[in-house]
Amino acid sequence: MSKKLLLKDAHVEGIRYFETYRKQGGYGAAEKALKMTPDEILEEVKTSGLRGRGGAGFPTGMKWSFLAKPEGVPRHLVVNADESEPGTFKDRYLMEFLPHLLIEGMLISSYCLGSNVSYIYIRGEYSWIPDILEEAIEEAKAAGFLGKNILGTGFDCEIYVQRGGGAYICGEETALLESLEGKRGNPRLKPPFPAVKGLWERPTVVNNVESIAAIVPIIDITGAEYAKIGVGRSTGTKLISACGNINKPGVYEIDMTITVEEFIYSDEYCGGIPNGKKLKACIPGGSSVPIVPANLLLKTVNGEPRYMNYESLADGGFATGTMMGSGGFIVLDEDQCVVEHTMTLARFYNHESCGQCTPCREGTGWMYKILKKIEKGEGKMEDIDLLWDIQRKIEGNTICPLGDAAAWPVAAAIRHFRDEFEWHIKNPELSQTQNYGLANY
Ligand code: L3W
Ligand code: SF4
Repeated sequence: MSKKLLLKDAHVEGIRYFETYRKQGGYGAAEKALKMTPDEILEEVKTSGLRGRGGAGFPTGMKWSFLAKPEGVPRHLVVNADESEPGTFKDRYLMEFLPHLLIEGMLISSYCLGSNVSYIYIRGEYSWIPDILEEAIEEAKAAGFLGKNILGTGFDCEIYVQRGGGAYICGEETALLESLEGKRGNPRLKPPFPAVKGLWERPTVVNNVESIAAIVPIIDITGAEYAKIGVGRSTGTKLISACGNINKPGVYEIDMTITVEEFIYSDEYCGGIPNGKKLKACIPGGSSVPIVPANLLLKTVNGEPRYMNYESLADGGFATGTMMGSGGFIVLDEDQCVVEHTMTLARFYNHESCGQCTPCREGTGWMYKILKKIEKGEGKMEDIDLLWDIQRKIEGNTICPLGDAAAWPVAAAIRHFRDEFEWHIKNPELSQTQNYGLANY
């Protein structure tokens, strides 16, 4: 059984409220941290090996150590709660059921980074959650854990919740900062990274909700103990939101030592695939990461079992591997049509492109149109090569990772499931009335 650090008290009735959270030991890590120096906290975070839980897996301690500290310029912590990646809903779970875990993590992180005003930028569609967060902030303030002179340390910290307007691109950290400043959420060119020039050009750390929540157990048990959980550079625990063709969709906390097979089939996690269907493929890290067929999902290119961690999922690079990403685990059974699935994603990225870069603005539209044509049985064989060519021209040629995120699913679908694309083209009548999966298994 995976060790639980973040969700250990998720089942406790009333854990959303300060009183219960406190009774369960909540804010103990904050009390401990406020007796430490910011540098000591930073060392713990570095030692823990924590990697950003939003998708990129960038080492949190390293990001924090990049934070510029010019004299007299305020610094900020901004929590990225704009969770909009299809298949990803773990941050929603944390904020909805354990808001004080996030607030406590923010207090410790703000103290370490020297942020007196910190923000939570939350996805607009999570319309009921800001009230939960604001209530938790008020409770923490009333108990002396936020506001002026926290626990008599002389440290002041206010937390504000800002709702987004419903654009996926505002989850990209620089677009988020633009939006938080009240502008249209267009990504900025990097460098400069937010750690140097972020919110209102001030040094800013932008971290995912789960990354900041993980600071609480790191301080609680120490960075060294946290680093012993998991394997290699995949330390600690990771939240996975599982969905698609599985018996038990939901949010699971894993310790990154379990295999993909165990995660899908064990009753502790997804509980297998309904109706005894076979596994066809999986997208393990949210819609932006490459789809992987069952044979490569259950073992690596070296024939080793594939594990639910950063390194194993990427084994073989993008050619055969995929990414841990944000942990949005989408399972496709044998009845699903990969072409239709890829078209749905292409429509999403086309809709969400901010339009600044030509390859992304135009390419995502072309990919969607071609995929739609193929899926309807109106495509030609050369359309597959055209699709391949377009995705190659997007990847690496755009301001922000949305371009790559639109290109990778298309590339992986063609690489691993070319026969499905060809089936639609060779069987125009069938493909108008039938789904590839249902027709071929
Ligand atoms: C200072 C340097 N800071 C890097 C910081 C950078 C950022 C972090 C990672 O995209 C991915 C994307 C999606 N000095 C630095 C530095 N940093 N070098 O490190 O940066 P980066 O550019 O590798 O990634 P990113 O822009 O954060 C995130 C993928 O995640 N993804 C997306 C999921 C979406 C959600 C959601 O809806 N919430 O999770 C899923 O896989 O495709 O590749 O902070 O500033 N020298
Ligand atoms: Fe906008 Fe797409 Fe360019 Fe990102 S890659 S800045 S979403 S046009």
